[in-house]
Amino acid sequence: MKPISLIQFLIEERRAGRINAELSLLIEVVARACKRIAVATNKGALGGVLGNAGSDNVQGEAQKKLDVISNEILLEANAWGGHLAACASEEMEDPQPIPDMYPKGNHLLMFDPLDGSSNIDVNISVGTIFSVLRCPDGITEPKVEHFLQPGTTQLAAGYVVYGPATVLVLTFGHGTHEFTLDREVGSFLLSRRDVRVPEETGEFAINMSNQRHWEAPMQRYIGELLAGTDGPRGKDFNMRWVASMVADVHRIVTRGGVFFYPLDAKIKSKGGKLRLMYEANPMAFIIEQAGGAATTGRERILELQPTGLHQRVPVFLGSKKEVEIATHYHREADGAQS
Ligand code: P6P
Repeated sequence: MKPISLIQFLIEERRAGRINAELSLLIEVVARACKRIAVATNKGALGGVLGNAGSDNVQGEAQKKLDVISNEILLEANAWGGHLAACASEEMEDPQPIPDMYPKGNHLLMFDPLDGSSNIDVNISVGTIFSVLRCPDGITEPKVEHFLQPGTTQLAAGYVVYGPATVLVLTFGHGTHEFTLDREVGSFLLSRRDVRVPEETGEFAINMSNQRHWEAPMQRYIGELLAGTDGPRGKDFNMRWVASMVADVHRIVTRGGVFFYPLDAKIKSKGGKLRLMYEANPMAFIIEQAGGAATTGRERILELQPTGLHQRVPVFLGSKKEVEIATHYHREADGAQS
């Protein structure tokens, strides 16, 4: 049977009363923008889009040309539809209001337009991550504080991974679903409904070069995985690290696994490496809806009360059993210290 399109899926969700027309339109617009980002990314060296833009983003990180292009594509696509009150992006210091010439809607959209962009110039998968919140009633000029809602309030979250295939993974809080882009037709087609992340895994993802900077419970946990059959876990583990969160998370969504970006002495002062509002929260929502878990090593990510638009947090996410073991070690170590 031919897989249904994203549009048909959204209509079915609307008929089931799980989403409203405005949210459905928002997701259609974001998906269409990501198709344009896929086209730009796929051009590679031929499109004059590789290399640095010659500017830094709000994080003080050198922007790639495709970071800027992807950000512009998402802003332009979402300006006129009437479904948004404002956008916020990793690439912009402050929220971007919807231009006065266009009607405003009841949603807030946050995104990392091109996550993993350090991998672009070496042709490794990158992706777009997005999160949708409700705009507080009566607010027509949203400010930062209106975005600072816990991850549990997200209405939708998703990512698009620009890899061998262009794949959209999406949740509205009723399961996690995967759509693959049919390039001939130009439509996202439902390739997996209700994805499940296995509770157990033999595969972990972490940047091992930071090991000497990790906290003791992280040293203990990873040390046990590396000890393999000779250690307390009694089995060997495999390791992967793409350095594109979207690619690492998509592997976990596809076959299980666990992803860590823990605190370490280098980044402790910043609170972590990954951004809460448009990386950790949407990925945590997607993973939990697929039966996985997502914590900071101490707390459930989705329950954090945000304190800043570009706030950073530690991220432990994926197969529930491994996230729980690693989180237990951190809480135990904290208890021992308190
Ligand atoms: P490191 C990409 O820059 C990113 O934000 C995530 O996509 C990725 O998981 C992480 O940083 C990679 O960090 O320190 O390994 O380069």
